[in-house]
Amino acid sequence: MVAPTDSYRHWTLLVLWLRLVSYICATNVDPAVLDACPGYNAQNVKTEGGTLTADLTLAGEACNVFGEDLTALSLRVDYETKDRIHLKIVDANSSRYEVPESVFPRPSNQAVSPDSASIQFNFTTSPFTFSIYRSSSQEVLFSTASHPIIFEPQYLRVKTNLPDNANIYGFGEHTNPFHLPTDNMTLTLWSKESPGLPTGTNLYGNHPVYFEHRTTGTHGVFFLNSNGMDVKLSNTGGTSLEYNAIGGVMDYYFLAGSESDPAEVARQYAEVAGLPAEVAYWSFGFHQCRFGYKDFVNVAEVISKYAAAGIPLETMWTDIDYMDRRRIFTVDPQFFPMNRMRDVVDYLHSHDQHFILMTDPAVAYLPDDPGYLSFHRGKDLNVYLKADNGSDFIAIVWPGVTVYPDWFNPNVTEFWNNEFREFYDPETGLDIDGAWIDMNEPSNFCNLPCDDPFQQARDQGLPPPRTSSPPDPNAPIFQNDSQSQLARRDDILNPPYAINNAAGPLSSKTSMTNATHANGLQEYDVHNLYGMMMSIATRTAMLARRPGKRPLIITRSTFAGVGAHVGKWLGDNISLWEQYRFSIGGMLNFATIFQVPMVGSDICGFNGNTTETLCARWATLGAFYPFMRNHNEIHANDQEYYLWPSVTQAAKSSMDIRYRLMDYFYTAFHQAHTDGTPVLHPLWFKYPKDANTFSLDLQFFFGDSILVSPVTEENSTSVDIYLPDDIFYNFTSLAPVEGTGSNVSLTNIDFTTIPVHIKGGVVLPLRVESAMTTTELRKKDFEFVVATGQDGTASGRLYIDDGESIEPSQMTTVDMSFKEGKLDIKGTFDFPTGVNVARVRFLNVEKAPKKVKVNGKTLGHSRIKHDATNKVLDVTVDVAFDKDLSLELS
Ligand code: MIG
Repeated sequence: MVAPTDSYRHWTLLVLWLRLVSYICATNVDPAVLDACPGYNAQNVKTEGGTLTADLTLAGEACNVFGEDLTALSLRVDYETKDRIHLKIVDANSSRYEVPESVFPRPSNQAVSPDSASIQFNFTTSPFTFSIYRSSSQEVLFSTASHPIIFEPQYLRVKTNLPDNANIYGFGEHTNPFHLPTDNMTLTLWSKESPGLPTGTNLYGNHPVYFEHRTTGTHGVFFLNSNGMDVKLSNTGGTSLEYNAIGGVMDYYFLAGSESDPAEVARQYAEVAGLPAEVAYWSFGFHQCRFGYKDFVNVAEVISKYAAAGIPLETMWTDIDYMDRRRIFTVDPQFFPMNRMRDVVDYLHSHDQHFILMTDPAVAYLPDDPGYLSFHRGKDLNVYLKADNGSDFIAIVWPGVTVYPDWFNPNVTEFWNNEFREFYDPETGLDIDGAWIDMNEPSNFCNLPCDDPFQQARDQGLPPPRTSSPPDPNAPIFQNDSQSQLARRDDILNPPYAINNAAGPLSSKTSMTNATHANGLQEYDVHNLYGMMMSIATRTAMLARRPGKRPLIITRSTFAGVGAHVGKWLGDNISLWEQYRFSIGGMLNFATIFQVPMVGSDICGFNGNTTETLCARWATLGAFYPFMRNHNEIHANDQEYYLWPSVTQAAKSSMDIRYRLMDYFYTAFHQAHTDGTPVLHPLWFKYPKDANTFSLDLQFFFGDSILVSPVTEENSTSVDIYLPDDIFYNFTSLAPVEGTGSNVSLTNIDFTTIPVHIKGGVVLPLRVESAMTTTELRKKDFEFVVATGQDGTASGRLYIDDGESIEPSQMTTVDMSFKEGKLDIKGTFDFPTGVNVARVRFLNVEKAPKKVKVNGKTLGHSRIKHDATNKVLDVTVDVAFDKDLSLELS
C-alpha cells in the first residue's frame, strides 16, 4: 500500500531526479560549444590616463547557450594602483545586480599612469580578447585569447589560459588540496551547510579569489561577484581556468603581486578586501566548546576539571543547548537558568576567563506565542526576509519553523543591537565576551518543495527534546543599497546554467532564491552574502555593547572581505586523520589567501568519536591554529583534553609553546591588521624559487618564523618533513638544524609533542614561561632568542598594547636586530609592560664570548652560560623592559 503522501513524494523525487539529470547535462556542456560563441567586438575604444573604455558588440550570430546573448556591453579598465588593474564589463543597456557597496566597499582608485604600473592590460578588438601581463618581463598572467567571453542574462563566462599545471591556490571554501589540482576540477561557490566537509563540493563560504605562483613571481585575481558560480580548472588542450557565473557582472581585480615576495599579493588583496580586524589578546588562548553540554552544572564541571588538570582554559563556550527550545535569545529555565548561568559567567570573569555563546540567525516563528518577545520585536520592526509572495519567508531550523532576519532591512541594526543588548546585558543577562554565529548560509532543514514547513518540522521532531577605525557603533547599516533594476531573468529558481551545487537545486536546504530583501534584492544574487552580513550586524551589535573593545566573533558562512569584521571556524569536520590533515590547507586558504586570519578547525574533530591518539596529535597541531578551539558534536563521546593523560600532556606541552609565543603571534596579527601580511605562510611563501615547496600543505609557518611540521599518519611516531635550503633550529633544544632542500625523517615523536623549528634570521620575543590564563601570561618576563640566518644576522619585531582596545592609547613597538655580535632592541615603550627582559639566548654560538656587555656594562661571568652541545649562549639580563637595550658579544 502506498499512502497518497508517499506517492506524492515519489512523484516529487522523480521531478527532482529529472531536474538533476538536466543539471548534470547543463554543467557538462562541451567546451567547444562555448568556444564557438561569437564573442564581442570592441569599438569606440578610448583611453585617458589610466582609464580605458570601449563598447562591446556581439560579434556574430548569438550562441544563446543558457539564454540570449546580450548584444551590447560596456568595458572599463582602470589602472587603480601601480599593482592593480580593475576591469569591468557590464550590460550597456540596463543595470544588473552588483555586490552592494555596503557589503563590499570598493577600494579607492588612485588612477595611476600605465607607464608606472607593474602589470599591463592588452586587448584585441575583433573579437575582443584581453590579457594581463607583467610589465618587467612581459610574462602573460591572464589571457582570454581563443575563449570568447559569454554574457547572457543568467550566464557569464570568462576563461583564461594558464601555464601547464599552473600553481593555483584559493577559490573557497573547499576541502581540496591547498595546491589545487588543475585537472578537471570544479570549484563551486554557493553557501551551503556542509556536514563532514566533503571534498570537491561547495561549502559554507565564498571567496572568488586565487593566487597563482610561478618561480618568476606571484600574482592574484579577484572576481567580485556574489552569484552562484562554478570555477573550472582543466588540463584539456592546455591548462585553463574558467569562470561560469549565473548572474552579476564581470568585475575583476588583477593584482600584480611581486616577482620575489609572495606575501606582496596578499597585501594587495587586503587593499581590495579590507584589512583583517584585530582581535583581543585573550582570543588566542584556548577555547573549549561542545554541542551537547547538558546543563549549567555540566558547563561548570568542565571549567573546574580543566583547572584541576592544570590545562589553561581561556574561554568556555556553550552551544545551542542553553536555549529554551532552541530559540535564540532565551535560556532554558530548567537546564540553563539565567541566574545560574550568570554565576558561571561571573566565575569565569573573576578568574580572568571568558565566555562565548552560540547565536543562530533564524528566529522561531511564533506569531501565536506572545511570550517569545524576540520574534515579535522583529515582526514589529518588520525585519524578516520575505518570500516571493511578500509574506515572511518560512524556513525550518533548530526551533522548528523559523524566519530569517534580512540583513539588508533598514531596521535590522536596531533589532539585532537591541536583542544583543538585552539578552547579553552584563547586569541582567549573559555577559558574553565574544559571539559565535552559525547556520548563516542560511541553513534550512526544509526539504524542497517546502510547501508545508509546519508538517516537516513536526516530522523532524523539532525542536528536539532534551536529552581600521571603527564605525560609529550605532551607525545604521545597509540603508543605501538602492534596488538594482533586475534585468531579464527567466528563471531564478532553476537557472539554465546549473552550478554544481552539492545540495542540488539552488534553494535546496537554504532560503529560496526568490525570497526578497527589504531593498528589493533577491536571494538569487545575495545568498552568498548572508553569513557576511550577519557577521557585520553582529560586530555592530557587539560594539554597541562594549564600545571600543575588539569583539571576537566567529562565523561559519563567509564572503570575500569578511575578515575585516570577524573570524571563521572551518565548520563540521569529522574526527578522522584525513580531516586533521585537511585542516591545514583549509586554514591556509583563509589565513593566507582570503584575509581571514582568525581561523581554526574543530580540534579533535566534530562529528564522530575521536581517538586518544588523534586527539593528542590534534591538540598539538591545534596549538598552532590562530583560533584554537576543541569542539564536539552532541552524539559523540566527550573529548575534553583532560579525559586522557596523553592528551592532557599533549595539550599542555604544545600550549606551553603557543603561550610563550603569544606576543610573537599577536605581533604578527597586528601586522596583518596593519598591512595584510598573512599570519600563516605556506612554505612556498618563504621559498618562492624552490619548486619542491609549491604543493606542500602539511607543514606551515606560524607567523614568519615558526615552522610547524606535524605527524600526519595514524599511529605513527615519525614523519618525513621537507626542510628547504636554510638554517633552522629545533624549538625545544635550540640546536641548529641545517636544511638542504630535501626530505628529512623525524622519528620517535611522542604523541604529546609536535616538531617545531625556528627559521634562521629571526629574533623571537618569548615569555619566559607560560601561564594558566593570558592575563597571567602578560605578567611574565620576556626573553629574546637570537636565531641567526645563513648570513649571520637576525631581526624581529614586538608589538604590545592593552590587548583589547580598537584604538589603544599606548603602544609599545620594538625592533630587534642582531648583526656582528651586537643585539639592538629599540623602540617606543609607551605601553607599560611592567615586566623585565629576563634573558637573551643566542643560537648557533660555537664558543662562549670573552665578554658580554649589556647597555655598555660588562656582565659578571655567573650570568653567562654556554651549552656547547646545542650551541646556545644563555645570558641573564634582568632589566626592566621599558627602554632600549643593547647586548654586545666580544
Ligand atoms: O545543525 O549548534 O557547525 O559547530 O555545534 C548543526 C549545533 C548546528 C552546526 C555547527 C556546529 C554546532 C551545531 N551546528
